[in-house]
Amino acid sequence: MAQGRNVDPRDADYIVAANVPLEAALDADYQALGAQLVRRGLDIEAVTRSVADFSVALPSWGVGTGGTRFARFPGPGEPRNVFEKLEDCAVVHRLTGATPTVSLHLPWDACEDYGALKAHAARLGLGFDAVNSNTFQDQRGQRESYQFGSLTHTSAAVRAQAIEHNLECIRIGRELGSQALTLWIGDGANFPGQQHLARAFERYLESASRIYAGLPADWRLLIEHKMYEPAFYATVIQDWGSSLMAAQALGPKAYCLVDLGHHAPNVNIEMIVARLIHAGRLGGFHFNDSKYGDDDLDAGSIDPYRLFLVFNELADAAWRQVPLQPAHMLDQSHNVTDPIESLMASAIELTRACAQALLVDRAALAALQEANDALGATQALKRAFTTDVTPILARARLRRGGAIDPIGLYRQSGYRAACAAARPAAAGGSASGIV
Ligand code: RM4
Ligand code: MN
Ligand code: MN
Repeated sequence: MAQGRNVDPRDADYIVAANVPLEAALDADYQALGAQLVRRGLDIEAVTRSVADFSVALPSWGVGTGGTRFARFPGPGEPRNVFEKLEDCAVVHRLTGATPTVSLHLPWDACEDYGALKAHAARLGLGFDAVNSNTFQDQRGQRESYQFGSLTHTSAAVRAQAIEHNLECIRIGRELGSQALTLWIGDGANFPGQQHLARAFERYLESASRIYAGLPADWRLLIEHKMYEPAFYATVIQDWGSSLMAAQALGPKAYCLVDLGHHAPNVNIEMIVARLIHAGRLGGFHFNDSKYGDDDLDAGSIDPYRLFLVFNELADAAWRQVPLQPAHMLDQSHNVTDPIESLMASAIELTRACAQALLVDRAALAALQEANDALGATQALKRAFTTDVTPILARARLRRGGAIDPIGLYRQSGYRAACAAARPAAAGGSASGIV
């Protein structure tokens, strides 16, 4: 990694100064792309405006180094508490202009004074997106164990404890200004016969309805499905079908959340997105990328075309004027990169997919589909996907006070080295290895 100069990369003057030498080339590239788009009947300014409006929430657990089941290799200067996590999130937001909110995970991010946390976030220019509950792990001093499940456990006492934790998350989220609770549980079975499949789902509905009853009027419950892990035979909320059934049973404030890594390899995720849009239950995303399982790699790093196709469904819904406001959140685990760099790169890849999807000629595509022109239709998508929209992304960042070259500027600043000096590792490490 390049050695830096020890300045605060969040400093507006520093960002402006770093942008100056890059501006002429950006102007030229932006104009050339604009001319190219005019020939396709597209207005580059309109695309840039939409990209500048795009935002994605950062996962508080993503700013520390993650880990695998085998090991965690802590990086230098990792944040040791939620206040420091927000400091790092602010770097990502200042340089990309695309990540104004943070999604907390409780109790990993528990603290003494949530008023102070909210003020700290506001000072850094950050707000809070959905809060995530955690009933997949036991915490120190906890009365009941989640080893055999939480909201779906056979024991009423365990279920009550898990429900109460979720209600507590709502209380904390309320204080912070969040408006959604993300519910992901690891409940399930490792062996055929271990669990009564039907009854476990019924217990889920019963427990979730108590959480739902505690939602403030302007809140949403985001139900996150995941095919497997930690349960290796059957997970209670394993797919979008179970998630949708639960959302429909619970009520209009319950929605489905799609974590891109939570499906079998090769599953057509964009079609799941289309179905959930149709059902009016698409609540949000956990963006990441994967090759084999819930790999939690950087968004767009493995299969950018799939990411584009997901955004294509969103852009299509917007074009059809379907009312839709899905929460955009990253959910990644960084093991071999600087987490701040990975988060910046991922946020940028999302803006890329967003911009590419806006370049699809929807009227032309509809006509090609009507005419059953398979090749023409798929080429209409490819034309948008293969357009290099980099100048649009940089221009949108500039408009939000961000950097033309966020990663280069960050490396130059020496922020990581400064953190390494200011944040000696806490005993036992700070970030969880589980994502
Ligand atoms: C799960 C899921 C949840 C995340 C946990 C840590 O696989 O993706 O969203 O909160 O990991
Ligand atoms: Mn997730
Ligand atoms: Mn996951």
